[in-house]
Amino acid sequence: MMKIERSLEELYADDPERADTVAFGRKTGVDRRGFLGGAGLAAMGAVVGGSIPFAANMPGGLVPAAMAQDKPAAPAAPAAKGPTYLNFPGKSDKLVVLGEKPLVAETPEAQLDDDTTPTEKFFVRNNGQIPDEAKDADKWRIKIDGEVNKPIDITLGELKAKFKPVTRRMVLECGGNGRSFFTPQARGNQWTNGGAGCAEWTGVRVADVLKAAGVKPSAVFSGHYGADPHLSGDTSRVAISRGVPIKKLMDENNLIVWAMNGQPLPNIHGGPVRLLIGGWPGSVSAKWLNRIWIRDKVHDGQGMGGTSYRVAINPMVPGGKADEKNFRDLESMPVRSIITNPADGTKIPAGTREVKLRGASWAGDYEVKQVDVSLDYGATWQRAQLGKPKNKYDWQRWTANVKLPSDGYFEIWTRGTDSRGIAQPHVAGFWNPQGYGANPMHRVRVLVG
Ligand SMILES: Nc1nc2c(c(=O)[nH]1)N[C@H]1C(S)=C(S)[C@@H](COP(=O)(O)O)O[C@H]1N2
Ligand SMILES: [Mo]
Repeated sequence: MMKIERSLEELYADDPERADTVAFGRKTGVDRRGFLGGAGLAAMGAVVGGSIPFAANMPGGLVPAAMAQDKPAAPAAPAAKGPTYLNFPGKSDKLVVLGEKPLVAETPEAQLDDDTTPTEKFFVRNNGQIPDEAKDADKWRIKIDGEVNKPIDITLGELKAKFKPVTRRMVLECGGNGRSFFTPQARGNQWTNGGAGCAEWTGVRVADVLKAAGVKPSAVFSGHYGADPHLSGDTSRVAISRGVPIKKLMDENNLIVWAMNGQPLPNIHGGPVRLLIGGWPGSVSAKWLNRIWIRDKVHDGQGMGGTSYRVAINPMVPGGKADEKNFRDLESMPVRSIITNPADGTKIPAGTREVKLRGASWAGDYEVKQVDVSLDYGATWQRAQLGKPKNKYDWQRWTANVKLPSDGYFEIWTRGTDSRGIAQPHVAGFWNPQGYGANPMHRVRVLVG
């Protein structure tokens, strides 16, 4: 039995369509109902550890959550090794390391169960080295220059005194969040859904500071710079420098932040001071901020252009060759909903007939209009109770009570829909070489009994 379990599991990871044929005796896309109950399905039941009440609804070619690779380890690590947990001062050891150099770690969905993400649980994404902690935060200098009437060169201490502080709860999400759901694998850190968090950020409005500098009509784009050294140590190279169109930059929700969840911004999150640009890829929210360069053309810093933080305009063949003319910057992040409780792989006592679900949903520049959950592989959906955002760019918490028809193996799926009516797809679509915009429905497996 063990051999069949392993090979079926491996087959699902490598070649879901063929695994389907083995498990159900039929090819993907063909009605499988007549073939249920065969030896293949029994083998699948053995893998998931129970009967599968809604097996008839399992979509063809879709890797069952129980068989999908667990949290992906760093690309170089063997798949069997399991996750490496973060060991870093002030950070939770439940974060999963996706890369050591530069240090990148994600927050498993079940660790995002707090209304406001505690700092210790907040994901970490670096492109370069982590700079030494600033000795005197208030002496940190920030420059605003380029297409402005009065360039500004100000210390953090002066910035705090001169402009009105504001606190807002906002999602910060890596542009590559969800990347691991692409097939074939896209280049970069293999995020599941954990390259996101929602914290209370305190700072001054970017717009207030820019108004003081007087943005010229010639201004087109911003270029953001931080103090982190390039990974190579080469001082002539920049770890990352991205920017946004002036209209987005001037959004009154964007902040120059020095506090996170009421405490001084930790060095690992860009302290003493960082940018927080709502709704767009995290890469525009520069950490260790020391310069905002206002430009008269689209910024061409490190991480701009090519296929970096860019998606295909016309859909391309997955794994195919990229034509750089066919790419545009990823702007608003796509809608996403996650189940934060129960955790994936939870065992529930036999006879339990109701589960209380909790989750979070957010949609970049948009509000989330609706969250639905399904117990039967998407055949039927139930509307969740969706909370309101505290302010723009906040996430929305949701709850739902689902009834279990029997004991057995279930997958709980969640699907968010944004205010435009755009919902999460079943699988990651619109493949692109560096893997942006993957937002398939989140699936959690539970075993009742
Ligand atoms: N200076 C600097 N700013 C940066 C980065 C970086 O490597 N250097 N990474 C960016 C990326 S890609 C993301 S997703 C967020 C991550 O912020 P966090 O580490 O506080 O979660 O910071 C952004 N700002
Ligand atoms: Mo990112």
